[in-house]
Amino acid sequence: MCGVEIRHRGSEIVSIRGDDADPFSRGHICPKALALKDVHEDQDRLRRPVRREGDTWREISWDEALDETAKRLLAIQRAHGSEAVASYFGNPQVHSYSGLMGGARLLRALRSRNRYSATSVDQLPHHLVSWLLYGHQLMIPIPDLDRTQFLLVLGANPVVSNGSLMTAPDVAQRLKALRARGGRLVVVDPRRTETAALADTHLFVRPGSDALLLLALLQVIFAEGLAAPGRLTDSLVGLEALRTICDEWTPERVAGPTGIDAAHIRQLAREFAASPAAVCYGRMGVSTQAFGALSQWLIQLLNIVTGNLDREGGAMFTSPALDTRRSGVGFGTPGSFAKRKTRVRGLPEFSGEYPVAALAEEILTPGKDQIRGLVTAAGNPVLSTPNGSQLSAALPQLEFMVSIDFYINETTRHAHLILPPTFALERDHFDLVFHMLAIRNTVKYCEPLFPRQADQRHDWEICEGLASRLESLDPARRPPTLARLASRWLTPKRSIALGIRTGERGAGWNPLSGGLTLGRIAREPHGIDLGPLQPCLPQRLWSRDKRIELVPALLRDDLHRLAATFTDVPADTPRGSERMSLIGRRDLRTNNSWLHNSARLVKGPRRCTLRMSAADAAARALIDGQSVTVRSRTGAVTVALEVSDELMPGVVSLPHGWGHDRDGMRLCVASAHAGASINDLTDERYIDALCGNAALNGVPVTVTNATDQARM
Ligand SMILES: Nc1nc2c(c(=O)[nH]1)N[C@H]1C(S)=C(S)[C@@H](COP(=O)(O)OP(=O)(O)OC[C@H]3O[C@@H](n4cnc5c(=O)[nH]c(N)nc54)[C@H](O)[C@@H]3O)O[C@H]1N2
Ligand SMILES: Nc1nc2c(c(=O)[nH]1)N[C@H]1C(S)=C(S)[C@@H](COP(=O)(O)OP(=O)(O)OC[C@H]3O[C@@H](n4cnc5c(=O)[nH]c(N)nc54)[C@H](O)[C@@H]3O)O[C@H]1N2
Ligand SMILES: [Mo]
Repeated sequence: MCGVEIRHRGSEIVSIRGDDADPFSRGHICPKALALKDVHEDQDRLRRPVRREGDTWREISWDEALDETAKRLLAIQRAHGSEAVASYFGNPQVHSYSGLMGGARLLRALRSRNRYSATSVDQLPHHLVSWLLYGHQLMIPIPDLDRTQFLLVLGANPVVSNGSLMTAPDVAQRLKALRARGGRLVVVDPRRTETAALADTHLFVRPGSDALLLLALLQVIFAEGLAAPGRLTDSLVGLEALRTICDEWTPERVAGPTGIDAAHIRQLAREFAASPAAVCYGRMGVSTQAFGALSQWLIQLLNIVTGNLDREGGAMFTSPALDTRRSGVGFGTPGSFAKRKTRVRGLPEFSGEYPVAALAEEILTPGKDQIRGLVTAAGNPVLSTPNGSQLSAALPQLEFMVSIDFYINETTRHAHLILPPTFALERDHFDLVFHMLAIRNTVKYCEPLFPRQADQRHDWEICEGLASRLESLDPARRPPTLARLASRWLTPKRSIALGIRTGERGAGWNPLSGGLTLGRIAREPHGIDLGPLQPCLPQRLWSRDKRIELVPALLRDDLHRLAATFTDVPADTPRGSERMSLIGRRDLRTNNSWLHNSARLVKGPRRCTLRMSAADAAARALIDGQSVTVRSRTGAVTVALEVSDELMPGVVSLPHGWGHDRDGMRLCVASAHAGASINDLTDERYIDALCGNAALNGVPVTVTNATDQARM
C-alpha cells in the first residue's frame, strides 16, 4: 500500500525509495520494501515448475506440471470423494488481486469444502464479529487515526506492523501527530512495544484476559451513566441486555486476573467516554488468543456505547474505489458460521473455511473424507500454524501435494510439484483488500515494472490452468458454454476495471462523467486521494432491518467460558512460578516467514530470541544471552535468552516465522539464520473454542537452562 519509487537500468534495480508524491504513504516505506530487490533477484527463487524426484528437484514444463497436477488431484477425488483434496491459502494471496481471483476460480473447480487459510491464525474473530453485528464479514470498522483524540490499542503493534486491519503507513508519525494535537494514546499489551513507547500510558495485561478488562470498562461506563451511543441509538438492539451483562464485571473483580489496577481501569473508562472522538482498536494480540471473538466483540461494543462507531475520529467504514462488499467481484458471502464442522474434532466452518488448527489431524486420522491431497498457495503453514511440527510430519503422508509458491521452504519441500508464480515486480498491482481496511480512502494502480520471462506464469494463470484442466477432465465440473466463455473473457484485470466503473465512485457507462475508471486511475501513478472516511450508518449496514444486534446469543453464551476460566485465578500469581505465558513478536525487518532469504533483512544481531523480564530470569537463575529451552505440550525449542524490562513478569515472547533449519529446502540465506519456530510450541488444541481461531498468544510454557536439559 506504500508508494514505492524504483529506479532501474534495464532489468537492474538501482534504487528503491518511498514515493513522496503518494497521497497515502507520503514518502514512507519500511525495510520490507527494500527487500523487493533481494527477492526479485534471488537465485533461490523458482521461475519454472519443479518436480521432486528423490532428494532433488527437476524442472519440468508448465503443461507437464499442470496436466500431472490436475490428473492426480482428480484421481484422489474419484477414489475417495471430493473432500479428500484440501486447500490452504496463505497471506500473500490477499496482497495480489489477481492471485485472489485465481484462487477463487481454482476453489470452484476443486469442488472440495475442505478449505483452510491463514485467516484462522489471524483475523477470523474480526470477520465473525463484523458478520454478527454489521451483517458482513468485511464490514470491519477502521480507526480514524488522523482525526481521533483518544486511541486505545489492545494487542497491536502498528508502529512495527503498519496495522493491517488499520492499514496506515508511517504509524509512528501519525501517533506523534495525535499527541501533538492534544490527543491521547493508551496501549494495553503484555510487552512494552515500540507502539507503547510512544504512548501516554502503557498497561501490562495478562495474556488472554483482555475480554475481562473490556467488560469492566463497559461496566464503569454504564454504572457511571457515561453511555452515550448518540446518533445510532435508534439502530441498536439490546442495549439494556448489554448493561445487565456488564453489571457483574466490576474493575475490582477483573483486577486480579488482568493484572491491571481497578483504579486504572476506572480512570481509563472515564477518559475514553469523555473524549470527543475516541476509538478502541485491537489486533493480533486480541484475535489470536483463547477469547479472540469475545474480545473483538467487546471492542465493538465499547466504541458503539460511547458513540464512537461511525463518527469522525472514531471507528469508521471505508468506501474504496472498488468495494468488494458491494460490487459483483465480491469474495465469499457476507458470512456463515458452523454450517458444517470438521470431521475429527467438530470445529466450525466460517464462511466456507475450517480452522487450520484442524488441518494436520484431518490428514492423519483415517476414515471417510480423510485428506489425501493438498493444494497450498502463498502459504507456509509449517511455520505459521499451531503445532507446525505435527503438520510437517503429516504432509509426507499425503498421496499428492502441490504448492503454488516460488520458494522451496519448510512447507513446499513436502510437495510433489511446485508451481512458481511471478513475483511482485513482474505483475500489475491494484490492492483489492487493503484499500478496504485503510485509514483513508485512496486508490492506485500500476503496471508491472519488469516484463516477465516468456515461461513465467502469474498466480491467476496457474490457477486458471489447473481449473480448466480439472473441468475438461471431468465433464461434471464443466460450466455451461456461455458461462465458460464469459469467465474466459473476464480476466482479473477486466474484473477490477468493471468493478471500479460500476462502483459508487465509478464513471458508469457515461463517457462524460467525472467518475473513476481503471484507465483514469492508471494515469495517476502516485495514486488518487479520495478523502477521509465518511459516516455511512445505518444505511450501509448489511442487516435487513438496518439495525445492530448488540448481544448475539453466540457471543453472550461464550461469556460462561470466560467466567469459568478466570474464576480460579489467584489475585496475584506468584512470581517465579514454573509456568510462563508465551506471546509472539513482530519486528520491522520481517514479514511472517518468508523474507528471511533477504540478506539485508536478516543481518545484524540475531532476532529470534526469547525475551523475559529480569525478575523471571533471576528466579530461574538464567542470564542474558544464554541458551534456554522453551517447552510446551507440543514440543520444545532452544533459543538464546534476552533479558528485557519490556516483558510483563510471567510472560515470555518469541517472534514467529523462524525455524529454517530443515532438510531439503532451498533458502540459502534463511537457513544460515535459522532461528526456531514458535509454532513448534503453539498448540493445535489451544484455540478460541468459540470459532476455532488459533490461540497463538498465552500459550503455557516452561523455560529452563538448555545446558541443564542437555545434561539430564
Ligand atoms: N505464533 C504465531 N504464528 C503466526 C502469527 C503470529 O503472530 N504468531 N501470525 C499469523 C499471521 S497474522 C499470518 S497472516 C500467518 C501467515 O502465514 P502464511 O500465509 O501461511 O505464511 P507466510 O509466512 O506469509 O508465507 C507466505 C508464502 O507465500 C509465498 N509467496 C509470497 N508471495 C507470493 C505470491 O505472490 N504468490 C504466491 N503463490 N506465493 C507467494 C512465500 O514464498 C511463502 O512461502 O502467520 C500466522 N502465524
Ligand atoms: N514488519 C512486519 N509487519 C507486518 C507483519 C510482519 O510479519 N512484519 N505481518 C503483517 C500481518 S500478516 C499482520 S496480521 C499484521 C499484525 O499486526 P499487529 O497485530 O499490529 O502486530 P503484532 O506485532 O502481532 O501485535 C500483536 C501485539 O499483541 C501483543 N499481545 C500478545 N498477547 C496479547 C494479549 O493477550 N493481550 C494483549 N492486549 N496483547 C497481546 C503482543 O505483545 C504484540 O505487541 O502485521 C502486518 N505487518
Ligand atoms: Mo496476518
